[in-house]
Amino acid sequence: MSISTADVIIASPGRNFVTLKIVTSDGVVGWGDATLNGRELAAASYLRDHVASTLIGRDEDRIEDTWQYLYRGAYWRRGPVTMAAIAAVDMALWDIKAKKLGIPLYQLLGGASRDKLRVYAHASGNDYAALSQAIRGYVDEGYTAVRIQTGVPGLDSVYGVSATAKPGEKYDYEPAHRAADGSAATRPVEEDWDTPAYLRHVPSIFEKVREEFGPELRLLHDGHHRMSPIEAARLAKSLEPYDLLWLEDATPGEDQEAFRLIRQHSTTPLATGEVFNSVYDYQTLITERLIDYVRSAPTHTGGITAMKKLLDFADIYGIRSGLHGPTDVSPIGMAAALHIDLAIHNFGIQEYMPHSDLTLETFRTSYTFNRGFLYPGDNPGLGVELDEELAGRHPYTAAYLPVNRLLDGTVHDW
Ligand code: KDG
Ligand code: MG
Repeated sequence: MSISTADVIIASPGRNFVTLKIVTSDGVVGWGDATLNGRELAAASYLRDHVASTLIGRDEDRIEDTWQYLYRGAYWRRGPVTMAAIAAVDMALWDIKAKKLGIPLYQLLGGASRDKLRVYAHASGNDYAALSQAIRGYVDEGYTAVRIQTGVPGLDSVYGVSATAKPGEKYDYEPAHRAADGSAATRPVEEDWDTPAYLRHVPSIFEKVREEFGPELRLLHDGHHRMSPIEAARLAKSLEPYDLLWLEDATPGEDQEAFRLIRQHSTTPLATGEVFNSVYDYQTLITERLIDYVRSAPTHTGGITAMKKLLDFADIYGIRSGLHGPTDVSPIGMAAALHIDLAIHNFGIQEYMPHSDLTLETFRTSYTFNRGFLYPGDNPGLGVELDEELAGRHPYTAAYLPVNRLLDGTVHDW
């Protein structure tokens, strides 16, 4: 048997997603996710214009060989666009292989190493009252781990903190921004930032959360790459009394050596990797045990084949998974993460931002959530099917992540 067609579907059911559909000569359909938030069309073009035709006629069972063909054969290695495109092909081929065998994907990865997957939710609030209400809502739903993001006095809006949702409502990371006249956005919104104000404020919020919610709730925090190494070290140290499960992306992701400095000063566990796209981005971090959790998504890291190898590598050094699961990874990419989570030994925790109702009508999932845990389900393959007709009714709309500036106007990391 061989691959007959490879088509790219770009749609915006709730937000933009790039989906690859591979069909084999005997009619088996495999789905892959290549969504790259704010750069969707680049990943779609890479697949459509440079990859799709090379897949036709290939043996769909040769997953490793196809991965190496696309990675080594392109000459230009790594990078988010390339790796998202490879990820989509890889997921679709694993989906096909598991469907042909009639088994859920995790069985092909070694079978289940646990019964269910602990997830963490996103709680945020501009002030403590709103944040506390959001946390209480998640605790009541059975969550045992919550990421805490807070507004900062003096700043109008902070990325990761819901500005529009009412207290307690769920937050969706940067859905499509529209201009005031209703037309699609052509440039990102700009937000302001003040690191000293942030560093002064965040520990006081964690103190209140611990006081109100007690010692058992697992707490996490995302620094969104905004600190210098010494600032990150200071925050990690000042958060030690509040026993975080992790401090995420404290410093810009491309500087692996910065983590040495944070580590020298603090025992707060560290997580990073959502902007990484290759095992090589982790080489120093893993071999020197500078982090505790790997944060990548299969969608941005070359798919299931590469993610499994990366996590096996991390396991040797006692480092666990905390895979990226925002709403800008499609339900197909999310399912890929869940099957890996279930199979690997070194699972830590899974991020979970539920997709919108429209997204979930368009991508029919078989994974389920119950009282703080996700279950990948036992449907053959990844267990997600795209309703192409419904997807076709929601065309792509330009949408970007915000740009961050210091109060004096300097462009800043985030
Ligand atoms: O596309 C960017 C978002 O997925 C990212 O900002 C979300 O930081 C994030 C997280 O931890 O989920
Ligand atoms: Mg993050």
